[in-house]
Amino acid sequence: MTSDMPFDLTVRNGRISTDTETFEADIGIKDGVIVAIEKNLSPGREDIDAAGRWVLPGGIDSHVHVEQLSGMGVMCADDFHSATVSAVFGGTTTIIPFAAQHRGMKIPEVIADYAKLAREKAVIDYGFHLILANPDETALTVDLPEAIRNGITSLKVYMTYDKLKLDDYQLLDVLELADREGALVMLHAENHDMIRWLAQRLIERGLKAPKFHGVAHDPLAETEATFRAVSLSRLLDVPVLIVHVAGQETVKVIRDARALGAQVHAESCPQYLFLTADDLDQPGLEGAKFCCSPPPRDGASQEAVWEGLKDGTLGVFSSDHAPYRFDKTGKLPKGEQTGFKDMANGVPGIELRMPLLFSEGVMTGRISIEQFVALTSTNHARMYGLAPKKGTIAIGADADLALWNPARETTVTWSMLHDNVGYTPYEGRTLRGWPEVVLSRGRVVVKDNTLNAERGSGRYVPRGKPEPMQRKAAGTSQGALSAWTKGMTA
Ligand code: DUC
Ligand code: ZN
Ligand code: ZN
Repeated sequence: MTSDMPFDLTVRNGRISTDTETFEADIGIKDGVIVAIEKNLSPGREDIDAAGRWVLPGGIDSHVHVEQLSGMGVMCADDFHSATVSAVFGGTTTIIPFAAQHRGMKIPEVIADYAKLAREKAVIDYGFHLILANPDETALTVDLPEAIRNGITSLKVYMTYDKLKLDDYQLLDVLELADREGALVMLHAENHDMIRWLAQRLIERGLKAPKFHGVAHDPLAETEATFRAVSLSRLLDVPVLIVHVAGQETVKVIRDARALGAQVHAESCPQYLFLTADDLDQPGLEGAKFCCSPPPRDGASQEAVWEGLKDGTLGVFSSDHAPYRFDKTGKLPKGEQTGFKDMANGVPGIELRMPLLFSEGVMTGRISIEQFVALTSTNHARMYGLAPKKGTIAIGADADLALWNPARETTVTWSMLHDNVGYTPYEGRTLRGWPEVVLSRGRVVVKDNTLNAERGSGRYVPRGKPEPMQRKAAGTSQGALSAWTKGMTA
């Protein structure tokens, strides 16, 4: 690339960070792709001065629920337009929501339905994970291999919820399939019967306020299920990713497993850094705004999650945006009579995920800017088969960029956000640093607090093989599955 070649756009004078380094340079963009990174580039057709700004890869939020029916049959408040608009105002340029199978639904139809919704409305790029509720013969031998070939290279499965839960035998079937086809299995790890048993006892005693959600979802339910998920993964030597890690013991289980060489990856989310069980304990039903599963814990768990993010135990930081309104359509289906078992599980966070971590992680010195990039973007790209086009600033990568102003202070209030939820769990917090300009494939999508993107201008990104599965394919297997397979073929 010579510096006199014309660019559609340049981003000049910024301080650029990737997951490994920080340097000052200009970025030249053509046809939506980064084509030059050097000082003193010749002007483009349009130029953005990024002096005093951090120029970072656009965020990838690999855990969001959009226009999705929950396991309890509740529809999300955000569609693919509001969710992607909200995402991009918060510095995120790619999302991976779920195409959710419920029992009785055919996988190809589920995928086609979500694909249509997103195609018509998304303003930034997106892929899909599949939520798998019925791993029957057709799913395992026909539908999933086809979905994986079409770029849906990750599956979420649940160890709890009556309508979604798989038993251990089924989980092993799914791990075997994922290993064969090169997909990553994401696990919602909570012990179903512990939660069910505790919830039943609480309700029998008339204890149904939101705070009892946190009591029913005891930390041990998460820890036990995570240990079991790790054991299933180790048994077959197949990578897994534990989503939404909340508790300190769970972090320890994952760290110990990784130290033993287990291929266990994990995610955490803003609600486990910035909320606690105390937030659920409020007058009336207000605490419902903070109910998610697993629920936020205590200060010690917050510390453990910070440590896990810093030492790599928790490799991806996602929002788990699960948008439900504080009314009959979401959190309060029975109005004032709603108990914790009736309400939709989840909190919004798609827009504030990155500003919260930037402010409380980078600006306080808890994590480096490179760790921030890794946790919010690069690691997601690698984990879910989007690298090297997404998640970094490099020649040949998509020009998905966010220009952060570290000097800007913002006091959060829901009315400044772009989702349809009607509240934010982070109301009133003052954050330092904000992504003021956001580019998606070279388009200036956010500038001057204004959106400039057509509905449907986001693109579906078929994903390649997740890095854990690439490493697995290249390595030597040690679990029972490979030993058995070797025995059969020797
Ligand atoms: N699991 C999620 O991933 N999100 C919201 C609720 C849940 O149980
Ligand atoms: Zn979950
Ligand atoms: Zn979720």
